Amino acid sequence: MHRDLRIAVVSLYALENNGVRHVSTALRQAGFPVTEIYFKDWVNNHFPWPSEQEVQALIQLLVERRIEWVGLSVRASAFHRMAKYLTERIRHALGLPIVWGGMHPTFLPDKCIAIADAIAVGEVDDAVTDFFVRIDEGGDHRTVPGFWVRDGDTVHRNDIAPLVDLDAIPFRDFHTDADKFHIDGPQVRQGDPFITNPEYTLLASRGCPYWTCTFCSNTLTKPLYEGKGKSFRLRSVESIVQEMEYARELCRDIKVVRFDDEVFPIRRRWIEELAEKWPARVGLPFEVLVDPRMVAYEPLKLLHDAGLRAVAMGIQANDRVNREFYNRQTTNQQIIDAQTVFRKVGLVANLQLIWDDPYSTEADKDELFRMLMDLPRPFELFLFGLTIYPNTHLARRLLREGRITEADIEGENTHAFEQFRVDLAYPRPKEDQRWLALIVLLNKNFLPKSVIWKLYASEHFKQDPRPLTALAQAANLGKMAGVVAEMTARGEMSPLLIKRWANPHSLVTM
Ligand code: B12
Repeated sequence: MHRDLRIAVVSLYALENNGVRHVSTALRQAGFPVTEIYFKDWVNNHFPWPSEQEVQALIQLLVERRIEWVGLSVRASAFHRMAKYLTERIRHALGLPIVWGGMHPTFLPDKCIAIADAIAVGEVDDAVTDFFVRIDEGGDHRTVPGFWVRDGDTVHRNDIAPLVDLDAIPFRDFHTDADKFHIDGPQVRQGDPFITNPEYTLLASRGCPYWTCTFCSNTLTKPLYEGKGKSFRLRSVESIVQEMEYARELCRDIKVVRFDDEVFPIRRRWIEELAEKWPARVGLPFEVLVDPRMVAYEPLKLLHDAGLRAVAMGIQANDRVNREFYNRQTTNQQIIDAQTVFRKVGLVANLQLIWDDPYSTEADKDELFRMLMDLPRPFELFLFGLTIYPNTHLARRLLREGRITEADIEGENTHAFEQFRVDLAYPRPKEDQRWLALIVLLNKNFLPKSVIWKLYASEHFKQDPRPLTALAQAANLGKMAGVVAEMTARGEMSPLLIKRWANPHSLVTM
């Protein structure tokens, strides 16, 4: 069925944006002419404000495509000001109605509906079609579940839409190249900007089986669906394999697949089925993210034999801080045991830490350092700066305790744009500079642990950590060069990846 309403769906600084891709695909299936616009892309720790030329290019494209409704995806709160600015520019230039969707309006609906004409709250893979069909047919779109609609001074706050069946929604489409555009700098390129990427990303689930970590979006989305079904849902293996078969026909350069689930589902029968079907019908190496509480030898061995080559795992902090501040019931011992399993299976472990929290004392950092020193090498370390998302348990607690003000919370703040990944050159107290330098050095296999212990014990570096930081920066650069060489050899390096990593203002640690 063909429908007339011409809709644009715009992604901010993310070429992979699952939300935009699912919403666009659903609307196309319902017969709408949809233009998908990828407005700029992310670079580690660098999200520059759009230039006037880029804003004009966006407005021009909306005119050329004769757009009648604009959907803007605001997935992270740090985009709040930018999304507001673009909304006002589009409205002023073209007078078009604009609907926001994504995690940010889900986190902060009241703040967002004051700016946009409508917002989507929660998952709307199905509901987005209901919303636009109402508009297309001249019905009342103000009452569609999943949406809030502003009508002058009145806001229509509808109930959340039902959770979707992950096996029933269509795969993100890759065969509609002519309707996709990428705006970056002076160029507007037609075609899907992600289709040539060597890394393909997908989700095997939505929601999180743990969901209680105080910094995470799941502490907000889970209660939204209370009494409305299970928010943690798993796709069938068959659906995943079929998606890969479809995607490989069109995304011809895929060399590796990354599952972006909050935590990869470790369920015995499901894993057995994946281990059987993946090698036979997909046959690509893949990577997943796991939680220390679920790491066990057998399932990981099965997955490894099927092509799993690396796992990411959040350590976050030491026992006490994890328990008392992040509400994560994990222990140092579980982390050491997990790393032992990864090594036994033969997996590369990408371990993740959160730095810059206001609770860790010197004693906590010392304990964390010692635990990391106890971890059997090799492993990779990824350091993130703590970002405080609005309305999370973490934000509320820190506000209550007077440790932060509203200005420190994402939306007002843009921490995710500046120090999402830790950069050693970022101004920090000297104690933290020392800890970070030591942590960056401790997983570098070419440095014996005895050397790290000497650096740790040095009184000199406690007084002045700058030479230690310089050493860590040099080791980090060496490491990066090695990673680039390895990825190039595997055919996984691409201009897109280089652009995302090469931020001359901020060298992230690895
Ligand atoms: C995977 C992931 C990524 C991947 C993206 C993979 C991809 N292919 O899209 C990568 C690594 C690139 C990434 C990057 C970032 N991420 Co991220 N990411 C996630 C994660 C885990 C899942 C997102 C996802 O794909 N969900 C599935 C899709 C289908 O759901 P969705 O995006 O919410 O879309 C649905 C609805 O929101 C709505 N919708 C979405 N867009 C639109 C648009 C319109 C018009 C409409 C009507 C509806 C609509 O409909 C969709 C279908 O139901 C979420 C956590 C979570 N559970 O959401 C964090 C999350 C979204 N990320 C977050 C952050 C902070 C970031 C970064 C800023 C970090 C950084 N500095 O690099 C960047 C931002 C990149 C960008 N420019 O947007 C935070 C945002 C929190 C906040 N309030 O700010 C989250 C919530 C994680 C958290 N800490 O809790 N991320």
